[in-house]
Amino acid sequence: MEYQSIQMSREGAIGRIQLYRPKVLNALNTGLISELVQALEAFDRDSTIRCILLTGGNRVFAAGADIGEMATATSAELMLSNQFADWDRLRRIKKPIVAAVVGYALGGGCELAMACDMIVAAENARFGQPEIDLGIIPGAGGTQRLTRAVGKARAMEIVLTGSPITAQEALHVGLVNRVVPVENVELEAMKLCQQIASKAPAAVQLAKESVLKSFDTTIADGLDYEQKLFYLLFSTEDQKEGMNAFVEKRKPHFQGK
Ligand code: DAK
Repeated sequence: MEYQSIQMSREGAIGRIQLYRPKVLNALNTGLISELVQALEAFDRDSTIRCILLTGGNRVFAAGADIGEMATATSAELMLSNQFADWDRLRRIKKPIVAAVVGYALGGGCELAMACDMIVAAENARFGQPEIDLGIIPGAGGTQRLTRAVGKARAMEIVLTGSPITAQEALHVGLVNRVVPVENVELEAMKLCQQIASKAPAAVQLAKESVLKSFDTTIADGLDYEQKLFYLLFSTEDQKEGMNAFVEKRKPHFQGK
């Protein structure tokens, strides 16, 4: 499929997607989000892909939703066009997504990075929710995922002041996994993807599902859920392979069965 606003490629078992609207700092218009979701779903369906890397390239991740596109919208138009439907599809992706963030990840850009499962940030990365400066509030997870990631006090400050935080602060508050020099971001994100891709795919997907479940359930229900997924994995050949390989003192060869 031909995409206008993203680039899609693969490296072995890793699916790579690059946001590509360089003239507007990868501003996320509806076309880009729609293409992104289609590409993610295509990788999710592809059994040869085991992990997905999402990048904005080596200058900027994304400076937010496309303000030009939203500027004249009315409440009714926004509501009836249901643009959040595509954003909702993002959280149904079952394979892990690692975001490689260089430069700005603002507004919807920060929300997109937070919708991924892990973030590798460049030293120059800036994460923020500047919607307050536009007279609105975050609408795609900026008050919810951010608060869960960094806690109430920091989230309040970021959302109410609109001031971005640095990559180091983001690391300190637990928003990102690691901070590396700009030129190494994609390499480090790729390494993380490759490590994940070497694991048993069913275990990886259920591990992601179980961790995410913890955000919207009680601890008791979450523990029950985790146990069910745990039992389920004993029906896979990869569980037998993983444990046999340990007993036989060799490396496991997972086949996704
Ligand atoms: N939208 C549209 N164009 C943008 C943009 C944006 N968010 N950010 C930058 N651009 C464009 C600029 O207009 C400029 O275009 P030209 O003037 O060259 O034509 C070009 O990108 C380069 O930007 P600058 O000249 O401003 O570059 P600087 O390096 O000087 O500044 C900056 C970089 C990131 C600090 C600055 O561009 C900036 O403040 N950008 C806006 C950041 C922002 O406010 N982001 C939050 C947007 S609100 C929703 C889902 C999600 C959301 C809403 C709805 N639905 C599903 C309904 C999310 C909302 C948001 O993200």
